[in-house]
Amino acid sequence: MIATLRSTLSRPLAPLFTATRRTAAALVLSPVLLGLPLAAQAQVTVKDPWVRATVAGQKATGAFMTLTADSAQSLVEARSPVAGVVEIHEMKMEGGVMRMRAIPSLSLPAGKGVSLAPGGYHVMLMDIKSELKQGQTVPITLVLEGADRQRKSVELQVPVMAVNASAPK
Ligand SMILES: [Cu+2]
Repeated sequence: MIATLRSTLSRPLAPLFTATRRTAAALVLSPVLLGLPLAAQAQVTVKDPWVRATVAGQKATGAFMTLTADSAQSLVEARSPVAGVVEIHEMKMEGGVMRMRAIPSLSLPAGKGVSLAPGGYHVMLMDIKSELKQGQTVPITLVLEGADRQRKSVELQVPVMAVNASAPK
């Protein structure tokens, strides 16, 4: 009699746990149809962007690239979180000296590549907060304005190249 009672009490309770086992259902999300460009929206192609590395204490450097717009536009503004001030610059001979200066905008004629390169147009990053080293990536936002005055932003992730780099190849 004693043996039978013990057997009854020791019945395993395990089935309670197996009942909660469940195969994790894979949640399949449809691609979200946001951010797709509208038909016929002006496009700008950015080729070979790079930022020249800085050395410790250096507060300014340039960003370079080739911009090609499919319809006439202007580069009217540039921004970057790594720099306190960002300007669009040109280089010009003034009294026999090559100088750079800020320009309010840079025209991008339809279908014609405009080169921003050392010695010419560039995006000037000033009041740089910390040293920019080769291998880093710098976010830069370009603001473009079309003939219709509509503005749009282009977000870039720009690689930092060596201090002595002249162009990416
Ligand atoms: Cu400059």
